[in-house]
Amino acid sequence: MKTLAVFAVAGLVACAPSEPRIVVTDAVVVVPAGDAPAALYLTIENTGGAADTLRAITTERARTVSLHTQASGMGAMTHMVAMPALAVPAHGRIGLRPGAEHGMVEGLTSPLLAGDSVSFTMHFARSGTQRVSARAVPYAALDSLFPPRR
Ligand SMILES: [Cu+2]
Repeated sequence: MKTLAVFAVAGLVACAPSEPRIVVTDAVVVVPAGDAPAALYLTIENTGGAADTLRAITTERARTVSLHTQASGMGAMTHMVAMPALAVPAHGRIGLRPGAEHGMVEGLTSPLLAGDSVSFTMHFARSGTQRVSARAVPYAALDSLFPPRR
């Protein structure tokens, strides 16, 4: 959280003439159990020379998508905290990943099935909107998609 805040401030004071250039890839949405929210994971790459900020994610497939981060609490316990926005530094890469930042998809209009393709719109402060298609994957696929770091 501290690094994110630093990046956000750097973005405001930077006076470089260059622009952010955002590419969103590798989007997956995890098929939830029952009516539980679905997690959205993806990679945001900024190949431009200026920072940008992800302000919101929307989809026609669900009522809301919130940005969450995982905060550590007592001992090994973690809990999720809503974030109003996510800073994407110049020449930076942000991964929405299990155990870290992620999108929380709530109020699905119809149940997700593995293999479904779900369209999300990413709203950036400077780059405008970007559409990304997320593949619905079963929870069991996460370990191979996001191998634990050692
Ligand atoms: Cu969450």
